[in-house]
Amino acid sequence: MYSESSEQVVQLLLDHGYNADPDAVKYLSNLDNPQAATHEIIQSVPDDTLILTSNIVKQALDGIPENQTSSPQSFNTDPSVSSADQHLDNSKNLSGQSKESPDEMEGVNSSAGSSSRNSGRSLERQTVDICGDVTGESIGTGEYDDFVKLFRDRYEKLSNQLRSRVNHRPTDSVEKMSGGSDAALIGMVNDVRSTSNGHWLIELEDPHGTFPCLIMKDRDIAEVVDELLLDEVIAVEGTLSDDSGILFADSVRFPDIPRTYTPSTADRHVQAALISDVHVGSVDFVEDAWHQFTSWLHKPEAESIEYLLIAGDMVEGVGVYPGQDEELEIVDIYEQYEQFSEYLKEVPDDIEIIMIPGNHDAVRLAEPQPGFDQELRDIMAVHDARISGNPSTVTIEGVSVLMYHGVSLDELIAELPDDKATYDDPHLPMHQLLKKRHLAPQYGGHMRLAPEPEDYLVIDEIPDIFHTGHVHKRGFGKYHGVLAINSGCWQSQTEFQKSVDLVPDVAGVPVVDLDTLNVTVHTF
Ligand code: D5M
Ligand code: FE
Ligand code: ZN
Repeated sequence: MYSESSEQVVQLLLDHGYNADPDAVKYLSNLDNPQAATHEIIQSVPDDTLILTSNIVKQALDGIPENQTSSPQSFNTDPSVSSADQHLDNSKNLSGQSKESPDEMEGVNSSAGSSSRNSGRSLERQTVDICGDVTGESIGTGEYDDFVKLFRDRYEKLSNQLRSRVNHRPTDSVEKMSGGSDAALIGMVNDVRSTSNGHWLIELEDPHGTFPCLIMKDRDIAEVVDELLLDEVIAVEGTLSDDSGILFADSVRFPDIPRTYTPSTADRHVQAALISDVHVGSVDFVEDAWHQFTSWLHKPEAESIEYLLIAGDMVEGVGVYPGQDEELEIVDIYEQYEQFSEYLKEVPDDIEIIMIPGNHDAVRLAEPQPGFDQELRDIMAVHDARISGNPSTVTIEGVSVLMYHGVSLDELIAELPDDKATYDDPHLPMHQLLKKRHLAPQYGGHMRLAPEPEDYLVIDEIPDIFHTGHVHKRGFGKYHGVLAINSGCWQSQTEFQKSVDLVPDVAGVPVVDLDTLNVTVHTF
């Protein structure tokens, strides 16, 4: 963590519109009079300097009388002040190897004079493509008919995915087939209940009606029952009972991602940093860590990071849950976004930012959530960030990233057994969503769905990366080639989280190599 004097230095610099890298802050805060030295620096650096690197600081101080500053004795070794770098030893990548230590001071100095505008970023950048965004397209009125259309569209899209794998018939024609014949159905799970003998009765619904399927408790496929969620679309194959009134299941299939799926990758070395749940305006927002993160983004070692994706909960919001005002640092929602914009300004100009809202943001709660209204977009326009709805698929450098805030993850974690979904491994419920090819399969619990005529939450196209947040826990892992990442948060443990024993993963940033889909976590 930063010492008090480093905090003062960072604040002074920010007040004057400068970003500084952690080494420069460390250098300044170890001087005898950090504030005076910082003031001197601010006066003396050229106007077009955007980031104060330690090199610039040292050069500038060379021209300032010794007694005002006096260099620290133990600049490279002082353990009392740490920077983001020291945490990097904990970096992990997917293959479990630890990342090499980052640059030493000398290394940083070599290109320290470069401002973000002059960095190696963006020369080869491709255009960003966004699809599946409900913003400006919302036409649902909330009438019953809209829900019928929504679920029809879900069924259509997901049954299409299953159609080539099973020879299914509609429910009303299956009941007319002769007893004992083989049959297959594709339907939405309407009900799951156990029979008096401990078998499982699954009621499937399609546009023609409903049909019961029986999964025998002693069959291998019985374990699939644990994974079933209401309203998801599955295929069941089996044998009809003598009276054709029930289908004895032999197999259950999910829409799923084919095992052979090979994700697309970038054709050059370029990285994306994935974050979410910034919660600006909360007393628990970790401001120092944010400054360390954005300072690090200005360093040469972060030069390959050309994209910053933010998966919702930019601000803490107001009135999100009872008693929330006690935990608000900023009580006005517009001021929260203004402050968030100030923090966004710290991100190098040449990093492309793409963001979607979450359940704490000032947009409708029901999903799909449109991107922000014009007033909020204007507030957040500081960085030319692209703002899209929740969910959205963003293609960067040929790699498609499905961004979804992740409210349904709470539901999956509550419903599914621990080996399939826990808060500690938030990528596991994400794997389940990929398997079900739907971002919020179960309707009616925590999930609020807006009845649009089309279901934006179906995972129609297979993404290369699936990025969520919301649960404030970090985790990543591949599912059939798709990289699922939950990016943790920037809010230390809240009172509510204390009460439910949720220990958040704070200020760790998964960085993805878009050319290999390897992940490295940098903690600040
Ligand atoms: O959600 C952060 C995490 O904490 C997420 O897993 C939901 C959970 N959470 C937070 N507040 C509540 C309440 N009041 N009830 C149930 N679950 C909650 P976030 O979206 O950042 O609030
Ligand atoms: Fe959150
Ligand atoms: Zn959330």
